[in-house]
Parts: sequence; C-alpha cells; structure tokens
Amino acid sequence: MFGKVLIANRGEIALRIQRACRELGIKTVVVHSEADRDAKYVKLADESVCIGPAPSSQSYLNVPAIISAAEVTDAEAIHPGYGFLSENADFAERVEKSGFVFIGPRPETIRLMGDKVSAKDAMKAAGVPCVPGSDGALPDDPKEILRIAKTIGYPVIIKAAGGGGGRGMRVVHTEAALINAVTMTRTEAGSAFGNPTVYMEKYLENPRHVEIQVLSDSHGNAVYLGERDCSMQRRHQKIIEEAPAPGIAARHIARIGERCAEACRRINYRGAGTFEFLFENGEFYFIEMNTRVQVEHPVTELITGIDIVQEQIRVAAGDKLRFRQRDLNFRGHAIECRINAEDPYTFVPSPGRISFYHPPGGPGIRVDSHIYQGYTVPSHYDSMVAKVIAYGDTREQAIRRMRIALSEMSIEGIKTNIALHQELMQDARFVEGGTSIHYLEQKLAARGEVKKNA
Ligand code: MV4
Repeated sequence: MFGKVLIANRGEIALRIQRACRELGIKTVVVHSEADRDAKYVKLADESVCIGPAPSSQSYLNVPAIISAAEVTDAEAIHPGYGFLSENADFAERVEKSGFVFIGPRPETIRLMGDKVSAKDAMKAAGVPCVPGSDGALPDDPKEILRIAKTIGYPVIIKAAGGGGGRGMRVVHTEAALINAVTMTRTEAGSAFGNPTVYMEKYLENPRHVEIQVLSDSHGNAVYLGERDCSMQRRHQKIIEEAPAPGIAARHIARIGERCAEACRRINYRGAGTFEFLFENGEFYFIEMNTRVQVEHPVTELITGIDIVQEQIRVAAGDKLRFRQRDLNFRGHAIECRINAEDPYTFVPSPGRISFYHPPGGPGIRVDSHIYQGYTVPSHYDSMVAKVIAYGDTREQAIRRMRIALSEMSIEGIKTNIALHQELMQDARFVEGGTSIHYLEQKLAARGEVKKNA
C-alpha cells in the first residue's frame, strides 16, 4: 500500500479522501489555493501545499504546481477526486510519466471515455445497450445526415463527441431544422472542445437518469455495485440521488450491471467508474461513462457497505478486489440531498461566512461536509457545501429520516437550498418515486407561474 497520497481537490471530497487514507494508514498531502488556506480539512491533513491563487485555473487545474507538490512531499500517488483534473487524460499521463500513481483508470481509458463516440463504440462492442443512433461520428454529406435521421426517426439529438454532462447538445424535431442544427453544434463543439465531431441519437423525451457503479482491478476482476437514480436535477446539476432506483426490478439491474462489469473486464478498466444510462419504458440506454468517483457515491456505499474511495486506492496500488459479485448484497435504501450555498428560489450562489452551523445526526444519517461555524464559503468554486445522506430499511424510512435531518440542520449567514429539499421530501411525486429528468424543472416552472399570477 502507498505510504503517502496527494489529494488534488478541495472541499468535502478532499476531506472524504483524507478519511479513506487515514483508515488505510496512508499519510495525506492536500494541495490548496490561497482561498482555501485556512480551511479545517487543510489543517487536518498531514501536510499541505499552497499551489496558487483562488481561481481554479491557477490552482486546482495547475498541473505543474500539483506535480511539484507531489515531488517535494514525496507522495506516491495522486487522488484527483471529482471535477477539476479528475477526467483529464493528459493530467493522468503527466502524473504517471512523473513516476506517481494516478488513482483512477489508465490515461488511455480516460481518453477513450472522454470521446463520447469512441466510448459508445466500445460499450456497444462489449454488449452494453446504447441509444439508437448514428454508428459513430456523423459524416459531412448533408444527404447522408438526413438519411440517418430518417432511419432513426424524429426527434433526434445532436451531441458533440467532446461534450458530455449536458454540454454541446441540440434537439431536432423536424427534417427542416436538421442540417442547420448539425452545423451549429459542430461549430460550437469546435470552439468549446477543440473537436468538431458530432453524433446523432434518437431523442428520448421523458427518461430517468439511472447509473451503474462499477469497481474493477488490474487483474481482470470487475463487479457492479448496483444503481443510482439521479433524475432529480436542474440544468444538469443533480440535487437528489438515491439507491436503489425506485421501481426497477433487481433482476433487471443484475442483467445490466453484469453487462457493465463485463465491459470493464474487456477494456481492462481500473478503478471506480459509472455507466450513465437513460431509462425509459422499461429499457436501459447507455449514454456516457464517467471515470472518476462521483459526488453521489455515498448512497452506493450505504446500500453495499463498501468504501468506494478506499477500494479506488487499493486497486490503484495493484491489489485484487477483495470480493466477488456473489459476495455483494444490496440492502436498504439511501437518499442524498446536496446542500448548496445558493438562493433557494433564484439559485444564485450565496458564498460568505457561516455564522452558525448545526449538522443533523441520529440513526441512518451521514453528513459529508467540510464546513463548520465560522467557515467562509469561497465564491470561486462550486456552491455545494454538504451532502446529507439518509439510510433506511425501506425508501419510506429513508425519506422519513431525511425529513428529520433537514429539519434539524441549520446553516446561518449564507442562503442554502435546504428549504427546497424539505419541499421535495414532501412532494407527492417524489414520494411515489420514479420521476423523470424533467420533473424538477417542470415543478419549478409551475411554481414560478403561480407567483406571477398572484
Ligand atoms: C439525452 C437525452 C435524451 N435523449 N440523449 C444530458 C446530459 C448528458 N449526459 C446526456 N443528456 C441527455 N442525453 C438522448 N438520446 C436527454 C439528456 C438530458 C439529461 C440526461 C440526464 C440527466 C439530465 C438531463 C437533462 C436534460 C437532458
């Protein structure tokens, strides 16, 4: 096992990785920006290195500064967390070429999945069901493009190969609008991602977002850790995630999960990964693969009893997975609410000093957060300040526990979206389970109209 790991991230995930390292007996180095200098989690680390000013471009994305920090502190491996450099293949390559272990997949794998066309090709070849669409990149010939769309059937969606996570997409409803939409998506993709390649899929009008968590070692072993439903989102920002996904049969999950694990074995995947699917009319359709630990990993940890971050570190160190699929049981239900420093109505970020903080607790409640009373939420980064995760034997119990947790929690001095979460935990459609990716935006739009009319 590694003696020392450098954590190339900030906030709650930097603390989460630190805790995993500590339990494994690994020393930690945290790199931080000037804005995060006084944070408690920085002081809790064995060592810390300031790598630049507040803007991420000069700190958390500053590759030479991070590599230098690993060199001067004699770290053996680098954990990138999520966001920032976590899915940057060039960074992973620089880390390994500098003699450190990148805690994540091999750079080639990150590159393969970063290109959504090659990712889909690889998954299709491995037997993972995909959204019907163009076989690979769209050609230049407009006649060919029109023919492909006719075969798929409208509506179709044009996506950038270099996009992902909701960036670089356009929905097309009619033949008349197609060629212009392809041209515009290509142009935008060229300037945003440096890659004008686009592809086409059947547009699914009202799907759920259901993802499969996998873990894979470098000895040909791979398992799936069940699914998460992440449909409750606004503008591609998830706000509630849960495991298991309400109303999907365990047999169905087992079948798709086994396909994902088999795909990992085929591509010799290393580490934790997530297969993103759209789920509509009882069918799974692969869209993208994420090669990092995700914000919502705790819900999977609670229903499996597996520490995903520790397992990431173990397989990066070359260990074999310590369990097989038949050793795993999915038990109970877990729900995560992302607590953001933002206005609950306008969603405008609300950084600043936390004048009072009281976290929730009690049976089945986990809080992943780096905040405390007196902490100042910097304005330079993501507004998520805490994750409240409720676990119960049933979904009903998890919801009840979440309602209690949210009622106990107080964060004063900044605005948060706790009130929105409280409202959603009482929402009849959420309580019923299985809402689509459009539900929250539709609900918020309806609420806005009531206001305007009043
Ligand atoms: C889609 C889709 C409908 N049909 N693909 C958005 C994020 C990116 N990961 C893929 N996305 C979508 N792809 C087809 N063929 C709808 C979305 C989508 C979405 C997906 C997951 C979660 C939230 C979403 C919000 C809007 C659109």
